[in-house]
Amino acid sequence: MRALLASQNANKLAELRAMLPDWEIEPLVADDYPEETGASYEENARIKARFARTHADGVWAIGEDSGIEADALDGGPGLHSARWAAGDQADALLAALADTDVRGARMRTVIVAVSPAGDEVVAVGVLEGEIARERRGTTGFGYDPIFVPTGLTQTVAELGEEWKNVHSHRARAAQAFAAASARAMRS
Ligand code: ITT
Repeated sequence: MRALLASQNANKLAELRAMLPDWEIEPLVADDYPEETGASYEENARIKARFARTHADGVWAIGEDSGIEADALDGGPGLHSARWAAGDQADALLAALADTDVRGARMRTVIVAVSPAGDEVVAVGVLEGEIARERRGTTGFGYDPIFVPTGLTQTVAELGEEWKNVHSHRARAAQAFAAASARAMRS
């Protein structure tokens, strides 16, 4: 199966390629990406998927939107995870939570994909956890050095790529997408 991914984030592309080995995924290279004006991850992922569809010829068009939701920030930065911090994202979240013991958080990915026939598939993945007190680990990107999944003591950046490719929010969304797209192609 072939797909065009509307993402300007090279880390997402690399992870989705590893998580979906049966798929040949190419990035959509364009300088007129639409603004992410949706009121939800799903709406933003759909904006990206529909943009990819305008460039996808006979292949699936995929949009993906992700974020981290901290309980102490009433679910923020959430939808705004990509752009709320002026500098390093993980450091900004650590600073925002410096004075609170409320560490609960989750990472969420929503994939919206449109088949060559125009059928839409939506897949969601959530990883529950806590925000660490300091950065640890060197793998991954974004918030990985400060996110500790529930039941574990290491951050995602310490757990490593192999762990992330099976257990992360994006891995869970990718697994749900693989199942849902297979159903769509059978029907
Ligand atoms: P697109 O072009 O696909 O929109 P983006 O980086 O802007 O790329 P999002 O809008 O989905 O992506 O923003 C999510 C932000 O959350 C992003 O900037 C990342 O740094 C962070 N993020 C996303 N996935 C992550 C992951 O698996 N681990 C840690 N941080 C992540």
